[in-house]
Formats: sequence, C-alpha cells, structure tokens
Amino acid sequence: MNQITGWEDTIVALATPPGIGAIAVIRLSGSKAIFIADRLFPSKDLSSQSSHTLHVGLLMDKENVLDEVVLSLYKGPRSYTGENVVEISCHGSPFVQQQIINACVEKGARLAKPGEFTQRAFLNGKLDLAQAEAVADLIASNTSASQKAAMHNIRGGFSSQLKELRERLIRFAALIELELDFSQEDVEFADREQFYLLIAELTKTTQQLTNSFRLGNVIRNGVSVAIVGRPNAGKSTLLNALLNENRAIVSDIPGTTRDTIEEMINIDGILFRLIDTAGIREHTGDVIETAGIERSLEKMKQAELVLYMFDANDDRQTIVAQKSELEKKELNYLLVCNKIDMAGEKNAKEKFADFDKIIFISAKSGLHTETLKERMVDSVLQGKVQVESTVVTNARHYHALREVEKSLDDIKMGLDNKIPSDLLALDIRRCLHYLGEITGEVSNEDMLDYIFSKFCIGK
Ligand SMILES: Nc1nc2c(ncn2[C@@H]2O[C@H](COP(=O)(O)OP(=O)(O)OP(=O)(O)O)[C@@H](O)[C@H]2O)c(=O)[nH]1
Ligand SMILES: [Mg+2]
Repeated sequence: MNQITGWEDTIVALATPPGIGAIAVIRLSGSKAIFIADRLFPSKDLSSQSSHTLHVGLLMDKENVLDEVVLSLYKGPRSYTGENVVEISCHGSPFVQQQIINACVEKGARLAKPGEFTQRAFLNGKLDLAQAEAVADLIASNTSASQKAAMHNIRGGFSSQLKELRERLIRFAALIELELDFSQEDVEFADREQFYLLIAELTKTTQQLTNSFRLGNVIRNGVSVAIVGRPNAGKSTLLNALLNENRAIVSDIPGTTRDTIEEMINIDGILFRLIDTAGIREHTGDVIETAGIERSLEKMKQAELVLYMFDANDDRQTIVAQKSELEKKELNYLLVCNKIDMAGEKNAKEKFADFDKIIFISAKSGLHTETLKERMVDSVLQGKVQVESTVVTNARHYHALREVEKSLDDIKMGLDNKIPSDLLALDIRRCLHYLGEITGEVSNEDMLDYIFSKFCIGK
C-alpha cells in the first residue's frame, strides 16, 4: 500500500463546513497525529492516554493560546481511517480554525486532499471502494430515498452481494486454471453443466443490478416532470397546488405562461423537478408565445414523466388524438383531466371511461391532487419494492456491471462452442476484473485519485 504517494504523511483538514459556527472540528490522521496534537496541548501527555477518550484543555502555539478545545483521541486501527486520529473540536471562528490548522502544519502535518481520510480508510481495509463511495453519496443525499440507498451501501449490502458473486466465480476459475496444467491429457475438472448454471445465476443477479440503475438514477438525480397541455388547461394552477404556494401566475387569459418554470418538490422521499410550460396551441401570432411553445415541446421530450393536462370539458376526439401522439413519441405520460369541479367527477369519468393512465382532479380546489402525487411516485417505482434491496446509484458501478454482463455472455458463448480452457479462463478473468473494480479489489492510483477527488475536503 505504501506505493501511494504521500501515504506516510500525517494529514490535517477542517471536517466541518467552512465559515462561522458554534463549533468546528479539525481532523488529524496519520502516525504522527497524536504526537502533533501533544505538542500543541501542554496540559496532558496525550501519548499515554488510552484510545477513545476526550480531553479538555488549552491549545497553545508556544506562548499563544489558540483556543480552549476538546480533543477526541482514536488510536489506530480503531479509527475511521485505521490510523491514529485526533479530532480537535474548537470554537467555530474561521480565524481560529485557520490558526489551529497552521499550527498543525507547522508541527509536521500536511493539508489533506479531498476525500483523503476516506481514501486511507479504504487503503487500510476499513471500507471497500463501493462503501467509501457511498459515504460521499450519503453526504450528498437530500431525500430519504437517497439516504436509504447510501446507508444500505455503506453498511455493505451491495459489496457483500458482489463479493459472493466473485467468490463463486473464483472457485470455478481455479478449476479451469487447473485444467490448463493438464492440457495434454484432456481432462475437465470443472463440471460444465454446473458452470452453465452458475453463469446463468450470475447473469440474472448482474442484470437485476444494472436494471436497478434506472431507479438509482432517479434516487440520485430526481425525476423531471413536464406539465404540458393546451392554454388554460390549468397547468400553472396544478404547479401551485403541488408546491402549496403561488409560484406561477394563473389567469383565465390563454397563453399566460410564456416561459418554463421549474421547481423541486419532494414526494415520499423522491425528488421531482416540476416544469410548468407554456400552453401548446397551433396558431399564434405572438412571437414570444411561439418561442415558449417550442420550449414546451423540447421539455416534454426531455422529461422522464409527462403530465398531459386538459379540461374535462374538452372535446373527446382531441384528447384521443393527443394520447396517441404521446404514445407515438414513446413518452412516459399520465393524462390529467382537470376542472372536474365544473364538469362533475362522474361525468368526466364516464366520458373517458376507456382511458388508462388517467387521473381526474381539480387543480383549483386541490381535489385528488394527493392521488396524483401517489401516481407520480408509482410511475417512477413501477411497483418495485426497493426497501431492503440494492439499488445501483453510481455510474461507475453501472458501467463496470455492464462489462461484467458482457464477459458473462462471452463465457456462456465459449461454453456453447466448447472453446479450450485457456480461452475460457481469459473471459473469466475479465469478468472477475470488472467485479473487483467496483469494490476496489482491483484498482490503481489514478482511478483512486479520481474517485476520491470528488469528495469534500476533511472527509
Ligand atoms: N374551475 C376550475 N378552474 C380552474 C381549475 N384549474 C385551473 N382553473 C382556472 O383556469 C384558468 C387557467 O389556469 P392556468 O393555471 O393559468 O392555466 P395554464 O394551463 O397554466 O394556462 P397557460 O399558462 O395560459 O398555458 C384560471 O382561471 C384558473 O383559475 C380547476 O380545477 N377548476
Ligand atoms: Mg400557465
């Protein structure tokens, strides 16, 4: 491990957000962490204290009192990084923080790079790579779904699944490799029938994981929802109702919304980006409105979910035509029949009885808007129960899993064509390589630097 540059240094960084706060935490990690803290903390001999203890006292730089602090002492390997760690809780003045960090540097520490603490935890075997990346995901999480997915991965849910796949494949690989040593004698140690079964099983699990990425992406980045329809359908009224505030201008003048309006809303732990658009109509002499309509059509194409809104009193044939248009464009859509307070819920339901993917609401009075929210969530999850199962949220993992899938295909094809063991062994090694890349059993310095550079400093 010590081929990694700067590995032996003791590093220091602010672990809390920069700026003023009640307290701030400065973290030291490395073989000299306790020694450095000791030199700034005259009231006690820290090196003789036991691990997992707290110490209150003055932090001094020569005769200068820097602050009164609490030190948390962790002796490696029983720490986040696996090394000696001292966390200095000081008063949250940016000036004080800077002075303390400077003093640590003066006594021999170096400023940490982004993610360097977690990188060390990984290199010391405290976390595997997928778990380490989940730490960054947890810090970035802003909904309960993203929090849940990240926690599942930090606790090793995903990693243990991959580990199991890898171990089963390794057992077979060993048998195949053994055949290579006896290549003159035409023996088969690895039962080909069993191998088929194993490959089929591995393929199924891998596919489940790659398929979960669609949901993973939603959890990580949210879902874009375009509210489209003809002028005056009530799109802006719906936006306001969903947001519970008067965000967009509503009026009975057709063509009120000229430009798109975007707002985020969290429904059941999933982030939706609602996009209210300019009402779409064919003939308008207004240049600005025409530009707005162009933009609406563009937003509709990009959206992951389209809410097509219309007035319950609209002509049925027009809606039938619009529906087939949405289907032709292969959009994920939901028809929203609005203004049932005027048309009557029963009448509207009868009029559109043969429609599926339709919901009847009154945006103005808020009638059934809660049901609409549920349907929006359903359209994303599509009945998938994601409570305790692994959801792939990381693009790097997804691409590696795709490579695993490809090499499993190659292995299967090789078995079908009864190719020699040495060629089969190559495909298996490739498969193992990509599985190992996810958890970091296979890694190189550039890749690690890249991954950890996206962390924040002090983590
Ligand atoms: N009765 C009734 N009126 C509604 C309902 N929803 C919207 N309206 C009214 O319909 C008119 C148009 O509403 P908007 O929300 O501005 O319609 P829009 O689809 O955003 O229209 P454009 O921005 O012009 O494309 C307003 O007068 C609303 O008060 C509803 O559920 N019931
Ligand atoms: Mg509008």
